[in-house]
Amino acid sequence: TAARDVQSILRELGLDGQLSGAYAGEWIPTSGPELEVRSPGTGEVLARIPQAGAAEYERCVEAAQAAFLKWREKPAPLRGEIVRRMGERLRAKKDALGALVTLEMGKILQEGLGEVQEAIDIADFAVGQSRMLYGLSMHSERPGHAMREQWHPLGICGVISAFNFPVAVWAWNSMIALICGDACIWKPSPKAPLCAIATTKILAPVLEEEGLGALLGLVIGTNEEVGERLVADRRVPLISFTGSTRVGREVAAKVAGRLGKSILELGGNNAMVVTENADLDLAIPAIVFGSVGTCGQRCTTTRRVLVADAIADEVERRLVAAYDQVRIGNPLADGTLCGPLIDSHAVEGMQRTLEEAKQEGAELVYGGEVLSLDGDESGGHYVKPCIMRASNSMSVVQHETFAPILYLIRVADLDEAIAQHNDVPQGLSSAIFSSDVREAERFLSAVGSDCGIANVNIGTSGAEIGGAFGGEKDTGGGRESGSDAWKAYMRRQTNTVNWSRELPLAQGISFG
Ligand code: UN1
Repeated sequence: TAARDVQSILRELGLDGQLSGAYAGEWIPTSGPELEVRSPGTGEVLARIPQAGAAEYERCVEAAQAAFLKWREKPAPLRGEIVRRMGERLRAKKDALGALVTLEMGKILQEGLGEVQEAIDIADFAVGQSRMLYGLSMHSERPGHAMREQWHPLGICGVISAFNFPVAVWAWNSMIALICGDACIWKPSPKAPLCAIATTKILAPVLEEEGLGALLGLVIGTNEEVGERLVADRRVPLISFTGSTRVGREVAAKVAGRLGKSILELGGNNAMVVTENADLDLAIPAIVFGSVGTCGQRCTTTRRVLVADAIADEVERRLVAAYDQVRIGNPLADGTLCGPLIDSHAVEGMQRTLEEAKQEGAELVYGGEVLSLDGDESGGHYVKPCIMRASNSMSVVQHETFAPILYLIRVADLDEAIAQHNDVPQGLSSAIFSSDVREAERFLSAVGSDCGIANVNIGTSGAEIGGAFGGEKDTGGGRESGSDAWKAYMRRQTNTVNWSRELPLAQGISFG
C-alpha cells in the first residue's frame, strides 16, 4: 500500500511523467546531469530530474525580467488579488503537497502539512500586506514643500532555499516579493527539488493566466551552473539565501561585491533556559518538540537546554522518559514523531559529532544510535534522538549539527544562564521557561537573549508567519516573513515636492 500511496501522491501533483528542471513561464526541456531524488524514509527513488544549465538559467532571467517590467505596473492590491488565488490553490493541494514534503524530505506528515499551512498563511498575509505598503510622510523644513517616501518594486529576487523547509521558506520570500511587484527565481536545494517543481506546478498557472508565469522562475541545477551564476548576476538585485553559515558567508561576500542586497537565514544554535520557576509540564514537551521535531533539522531546533542546578536531575529524568515515548519510523505513518535524517551524510555527521562530544568530555544520557543506514532493508536514515550532558564551551556545543542532539547544560542562576546562552556564534531563536515575570522580562530585555527570536513559555521552533523571522551574528541578520520584512523586497524612494513659487534651500543656505 505504501508504494501505491507514493505513486498516487506523485500523480496528483503531476510528478509522474517526464520532469524538467527549469520553468520560465513554461517548462523548458532540460538535459543536464540527472538528479536522483530518493525518499530519506525508504531509500526509494522518487524521480530523476535532468538538471538545468547556464542556457536555461539565462532564459529564466530574461523571462523574469520581461515579466517584472509588466508586473511592476500592476497596482499592488491587484497583485495581492493574484496571490490570493495562489493561496486558494495551495489550500486545495495541501494534503498532497504536505505528503510530498514528508516523502521527499522526511519530516512527519503533521509537520509536512504544517509546512504547507505556513505557505498558505504567508499567502494570506501577503494579500493583506498588498494594501499596506506604507511609506511615511515627513514635515519639510521649507515652506510650501512636501516630503514623503514611497516603496517601489525592486526587480528579480533570487531565492536559494534549503532542504528542511522546501516549501514554506520559499513561500515567505516569494509571496511577499510578488505583492511587492518583484519577480522571483528559485534555486531549491538539490535534496528537495520535487517540492519545488510541485509548488511551481500548483502556483504558476495562476500567473500564466495573466501571461506572467515567468515571475515564478525555477532553476534546478548545480551550484557551479546555476547557484554561482545567480549570486553573481547584477540583474538580480536581491538574493535571499537559507543555508549554512559557511556557504552564507560566501554568498554574502559575492553579493556585497556587486553591491547587491542579501537576506541571510543561516545556522542557529538555539537554547532554552529553564529556571527553578519553570512549569515543567510545559517545558518538557516544548523541549521534546523543539529538539526531536523534524529530526533536529530545523534552523530553530532546540540544541541546548540551560537548566537551573536545583531542578536539573528532574528535568533530565523527565526528558529521558519523554524521549523514550518518541516513536521513530516511517514519517508518513500515523503516530510517528520522528522521521529519518535527510541522507547518509547527515547520519555520519551526527555520529562524528557524538564521537567528538565524548572526546571533549560530554556524557551520553540517552540515544544517539543509528537505527539503520542505506543498504539496510528499510533503506532509511533513522537515528535515535540523543541527549548529552555537556558544557557550553565545548566546541561541539558551539557548532550547529543538523541532527537531533540535545545538550543539557547546568547553570547556577539566571545570570549564568543568560551569559552562556549568548556565548555562541549564532543568534537565531531562544526561549525561557519561567512563571516569574521578572525572569521572563529580563530574558527579553536588552541585557537578555541576543537572538532575533526570544520566547517565553513556548519553545524555540515553530514560529508563526506574522513576526519577522531571522537572527543575529552568524545567523546572518536577515528578516523574512511577517512584520515589516516586506521592505527588503522593495526600493525606498524619498520625494520632496516644492508647491511654492520660491526656491528655498535646505539648511538655510543662500546661494547667489
Ligand atoms: C527553518 O528552519 O529554516 O519557526 C525555518 C519554525 C518554522 C520555520 C523554520 N516556522 O520552526
